[in-house]
Amino acid sequence: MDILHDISQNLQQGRAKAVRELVQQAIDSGLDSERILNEGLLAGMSVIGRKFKADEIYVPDVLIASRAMNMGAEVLKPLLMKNGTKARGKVILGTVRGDMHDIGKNLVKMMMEGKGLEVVDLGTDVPGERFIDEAVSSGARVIALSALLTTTLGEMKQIVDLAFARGIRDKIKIMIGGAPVTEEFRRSIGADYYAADAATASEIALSVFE
Ligand code: B1M
Repeated sequence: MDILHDISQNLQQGRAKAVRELVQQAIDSGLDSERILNEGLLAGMSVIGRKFKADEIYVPDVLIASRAMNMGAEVLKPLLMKNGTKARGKVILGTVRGDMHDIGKNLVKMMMEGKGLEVVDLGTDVPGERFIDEAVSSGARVIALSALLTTTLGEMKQIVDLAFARGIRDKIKIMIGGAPVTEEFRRSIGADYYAADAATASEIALSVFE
């Protein structure tokens, strides 16, 4: 599909306005929102990831592409959230301490809200104590943690340990995800769930409240 290719190309070139317009055109032409996300926006981000790893592009290029990604996703948001009606449960979500990556987390938020869940988004670089404090004060039953760096994975274990230390481990489900996270890692730190993508994360979170 040409327009999906154009979205990917413009995203890679960091043309946020063009991406926003193309995503709107794709919606208007009747293309499915998940195809626009996966084959347009995420396809473009995946090329950016490969080039970044190969040192073909650098942090500023990635930042500009990320901004285009977020602008495109904003246009898609109402469609990805179309299933949502009233709040079915509350989730505390954030990217762990030391980690600024938020594109995946933002998708998780959109998908969860699309399932009718209330999401308290703590943002990025969130200290472990903050997740626990928010869960205690709001009575949320799910803490959802995102990490993109191998160096910040350890934060996830600390949050599981902190939940034990604060006496809320049996009241809260802890879900983890992000590119370096695996099912094996989940098991090793004693978290409850691992989700490989945002759609799966939203389904798992919903199942906690059903
Ligand atoms: Co960063 N970065 N980055 N970066 N960056 C990676 C992660 C990296 C793999 C690139 C590489 O190949 N070298 C590498 C990490 C290597 C490692 O740890 N092994 C890396 C590095 C090294 C860094 C810096 C250290 C670079 C530097 O400064 N020298 C620095 C660290 C800053 C910090 O956080 N302290 C840095 C900075 C940045 C930018 C700021 C430039 C930018 C972030 C902008 C932003 O987020 N607003 C950035 C980006 C964009 C990337 C890549 C290129 C793309 C990440 C992304 O958004 N992907 C990334 C390369 C890669 O991943 N291949 C890279 C798209 C997004 C939709 O996917 O977040 O994986 P993702 O989310 C997925 C799933 O993982 C899942 O759902 C989504 C799909 O549906 N998911 C969850 C995510 N969270 C979930 C939570 C769940 C469940 C599922 O449950 C709760």
